Amino acid sequence: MGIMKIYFHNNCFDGLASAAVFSDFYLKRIRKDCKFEYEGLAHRAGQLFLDVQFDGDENAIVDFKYSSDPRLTWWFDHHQSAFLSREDETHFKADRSGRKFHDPTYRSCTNFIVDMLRKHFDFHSRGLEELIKWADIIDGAQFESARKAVELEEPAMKLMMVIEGVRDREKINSLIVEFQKRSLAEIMELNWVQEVFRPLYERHLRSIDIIRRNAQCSDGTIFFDISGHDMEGYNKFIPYYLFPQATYCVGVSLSSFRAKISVGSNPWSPYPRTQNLAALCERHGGGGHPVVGAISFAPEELARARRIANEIVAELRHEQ
Ligand SMILES: [Mn+2]
Repeated sequence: MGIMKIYFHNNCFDGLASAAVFSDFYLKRIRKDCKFEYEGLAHRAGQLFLDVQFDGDENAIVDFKYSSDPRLTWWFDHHQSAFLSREDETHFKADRSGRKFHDPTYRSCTNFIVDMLRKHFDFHSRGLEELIKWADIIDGAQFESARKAVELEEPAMKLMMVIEGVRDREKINSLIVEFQKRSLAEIMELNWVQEVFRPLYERHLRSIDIIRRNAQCSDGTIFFDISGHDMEGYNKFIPYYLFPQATYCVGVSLSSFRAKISVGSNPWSPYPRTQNLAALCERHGGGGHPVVGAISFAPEELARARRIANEIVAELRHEQ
């Protein structure tokens, strides 16, 4: 029995949903008798190539950066900053396998995969419509309001929090399998999901309070520094829930493995975004999408992260 190893963007609804729709396709269309293995990937500071094993008989990456490793046989990504080097981009452009795809105009990698499978393999992802719809809403930040995004009434929104907050690898990977079998409401009712959800929800309520106490908003840009709190993985719409008039938000946070500047734009802002935040973050060694980007640093570089965050805030406020 062959092993299909799927690498996906870890702790990301779209990353897990991408792995689920690709698995469904692979099982139904390519190989019925294969065993799936999953491994989540996270962005790290100063990364020059993807340091992964590619130890499956086939290896796929979904919703994450390209690798020129010849053992990578499938790739789908919709991030603007999809290549770690110019060499990787050249390698991708020369690829003629018909199994590697990149399009940064898609809101979600899940929807991108579904469209590519339909177009190039005449494969229709049946039964996964709810998952695909929500991956597009969540990754594209297409919520009706900041309130909808922060108060988490829908099962998909609760699951988003579970996915972003769970650190147990087996649990993360099992959600990719559940996505192929159950509705989102049914998944939310699973005992282990409820057990993971409850403390995360308590923490979510506390994080709203911490951000409220550490944020200031002026000239259309919110700035907050929560590096003094254990806050990796907070809901990124909280600042706009607190300051609905803001256009941009810059946050500094710290976890065991990185200091991070998050740069975002308010999807419901009355004042339109004019900056490309992927380009802005790329100038400082980060990346992302036009509407949201991030820059990672080693944890001991927190002072530098703060300095650069202040520069970005000044630049964004100056523009208003
Ligand atoms: Mn994505």
